Amino acid sequence: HWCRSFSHFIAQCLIKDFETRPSVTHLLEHPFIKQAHGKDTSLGQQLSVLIREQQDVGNRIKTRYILPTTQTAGQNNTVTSQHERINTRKTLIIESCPDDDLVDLEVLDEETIIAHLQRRYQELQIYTYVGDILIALNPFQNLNIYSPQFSKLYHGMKRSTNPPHIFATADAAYQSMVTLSKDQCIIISGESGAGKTESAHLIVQHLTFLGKANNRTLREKILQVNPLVEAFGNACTAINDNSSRFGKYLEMKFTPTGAVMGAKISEYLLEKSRVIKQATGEKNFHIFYYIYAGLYHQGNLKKYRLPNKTAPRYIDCINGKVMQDIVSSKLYEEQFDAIQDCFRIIGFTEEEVNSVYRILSGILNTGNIEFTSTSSQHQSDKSEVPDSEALDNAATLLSIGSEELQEALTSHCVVTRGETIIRTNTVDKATDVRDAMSKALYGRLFSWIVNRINALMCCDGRITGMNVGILDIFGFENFKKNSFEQLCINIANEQIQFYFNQHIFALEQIEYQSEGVDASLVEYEDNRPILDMFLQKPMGLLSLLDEESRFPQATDQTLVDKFQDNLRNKYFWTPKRVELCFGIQHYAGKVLYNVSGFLEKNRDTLPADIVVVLRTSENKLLQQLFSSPLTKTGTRIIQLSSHKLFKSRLTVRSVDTMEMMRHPEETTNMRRQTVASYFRYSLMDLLSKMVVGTPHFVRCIKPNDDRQALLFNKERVMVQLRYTGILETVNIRRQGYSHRILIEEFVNRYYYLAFRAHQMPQGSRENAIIILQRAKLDNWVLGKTKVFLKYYHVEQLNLMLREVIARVVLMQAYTKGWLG
Ligand code: AD9
Ligand code: MG
Repeated sequence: HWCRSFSHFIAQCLIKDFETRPSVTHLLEHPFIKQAHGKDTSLGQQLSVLIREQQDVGNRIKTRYILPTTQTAGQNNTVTSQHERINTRKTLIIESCPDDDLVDLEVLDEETIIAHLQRRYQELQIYTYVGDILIALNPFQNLNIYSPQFSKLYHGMKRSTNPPHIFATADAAYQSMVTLSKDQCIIISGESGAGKTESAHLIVQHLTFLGKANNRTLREKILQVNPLVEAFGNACTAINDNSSRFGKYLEMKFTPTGAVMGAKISEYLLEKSRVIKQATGEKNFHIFYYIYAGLYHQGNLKKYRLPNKTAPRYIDCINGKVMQDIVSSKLYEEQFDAIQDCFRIIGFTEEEVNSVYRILSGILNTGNIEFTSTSSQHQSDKSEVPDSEALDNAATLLSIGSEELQEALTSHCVVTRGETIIRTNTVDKATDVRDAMSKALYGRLFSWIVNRINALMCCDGRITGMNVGILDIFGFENFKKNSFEQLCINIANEQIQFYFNQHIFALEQIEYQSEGVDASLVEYEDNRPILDMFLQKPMGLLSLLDEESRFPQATDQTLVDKFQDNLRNKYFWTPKRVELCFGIQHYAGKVLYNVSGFLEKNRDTLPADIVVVLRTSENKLLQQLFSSPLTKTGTRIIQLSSHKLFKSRLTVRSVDTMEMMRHPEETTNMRRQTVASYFRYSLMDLLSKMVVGTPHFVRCIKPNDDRQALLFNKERVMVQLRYTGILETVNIRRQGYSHRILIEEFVNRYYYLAFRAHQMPQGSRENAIIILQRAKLDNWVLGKTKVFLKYYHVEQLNLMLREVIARVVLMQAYTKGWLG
């Protein structure tokens, strides 16, 4: 009986494992399956169904999918020098093509590469390989290529079996993780609107499919993480309606056998300034519109003290039409429902969700607080709140005293020579304090949501698993007017480009030389000097900015002067005719930055008076957001009681948003953290996470700036190919060896392919050669200490290894008589 149950179990495993492989038909011939067939009719039926499905999937490879396009025949068929359009309904051919991998092209120059990409794009083949790197052209339309059927199609397959696909990249990362027991990371890059976030979603979708957890709820939870975080961290910009305004590194955790067991997000540098102001044509974070619409349609605006005639200023500072949109938009309302579902599925309590809504409504009301000047003979710079409605609403929603809030907004404490003096705030100052409070509230709420998700998704700490990390940051930006936010975003992109260069070019070439391998060197554009110009201490741009931010008298002009005096290189210039601006020659192009507001944005201070008031809140979540981890360091002890506000003011001097929330352990001294220094820290933190894993790169390309399907703007694509170094990448991938494994490790890993399981051969050169020859690979090179392999060798080896191991397991089961 035991034997039969076990046989049954093995059969189930085999079925699962082979679910997606054409070779499953061979299984039918297997004596064990034949036997299982005989004994268990339901098993036989299941197997037949699976095989039939399998054949369907196989047939689909050859099927042509007719996809609807946005254009109809005969329209827009003019061909201009810049834009070339395709005018008819297109068919998508799911077949492998000779130019699936640019490395295989006979002629290799920019023109040829562009021509191939264009032809492929017009046939809706948006993905193309450059060796193991995936190029993804944004289709700007929904394609029928992401269903579970496609996940099955790409599961465990050799790259060359199917056309290039984002699932294949996700699959390769997953298979490497399971086979080599090593963490992996997928780095998605490209400019704003190129398709990074969409790609990240698709990768999570495929990984969730692969990591079939028995626990269905966990799978559902993981799929809700991105939509929830993006509702709070994405917004509509001039370039992209769903632009990421923060960097995201999502780690999916797996058991050693590859079952998904949890997820963790790290967020980087949310663009908080968007909460209080948006450029023309842009919007605030999505969540504000979603909850406004949701609460409106539920009839709950009153409960959250939100006006129902005109939308609050923070979400409607430009045209006054937002209320109309909110009332009429079905989409916002649906998104609100979706977000409610995300909260519920991930496991937030009703109380927590309610607190989140109260804080968001509190922020919107805070933005509506107006100040007027009340000059008197003695106090010429005093401000007050003439209409207390918004103030009272904000205070109620944040569960703090209205009077205390007003006091903290319109005055501040100064401690000089042991004496505490209360100074009044001018209207401008009070307005700044109000906005600083809103930014801090939102920034901390966002971090709390991310942390809470991590807590709810955290996995069994007893299992030492592995993970696949997915990096999706804000893409390179160049607007008409660029500010501090764009500078940070673009520096982060410089860093990612540098990381790419290091992996693809620099490390590879250094290793050839030290190992005595003869491979011709490929020249590439090294962006290290630009990065150094930004990050070097003490004379890099960020350090100079920090230094200037410490001078209270510093102005925009002194900042530009400082940059000009100290940054003397070809990547920096100050234009003659435009004031208070500087230009940077980034790897991805020239960008002109306007320095106004740089200093304030970098200081990002939140007056202690505001922190003190917010800590008095009766809302538990809010208390948590503003409870100071600094007390642990012992440098500042804050004793607070709600009715002793004044007293507590004496003990808190200056509290910085970043300092408190993000990495308090860094701030053991009293020196204030700036956004620039926190930014530098985040970049390092991100890199330290990335370098642990084996990288896989996805390069997203935007085919046009009009977000139009099928429109391929050659010049725009050419520029992106140039600055991302695609041509050089093709070259190095063709000539080079992307995988270098220590000889001993190689033998240890692959000896199954040439030796018997119990033999345990020595990690010698000879044994490595035996394995390579048995595997029938050519073009490999043996260096002094390492085996140099092309990317397709590793794929082949891993595939063979998996098959051999599966055979060995089956054989063992046989010899032990488990299979009857
Ligand atoms: V930003 O740096 O966050 O501003 P991303 O993330 O690079 O940018 P995103 O993924 O948001 O761009 O893509 C922009 C839009 O392109 C999406 O909203 C989709 O409408 C469209 N897109 C991108 N990729 C695909 C795809 N594979 N299929 C269909 C896509 N549409
Ligand atoms: Mg994005």
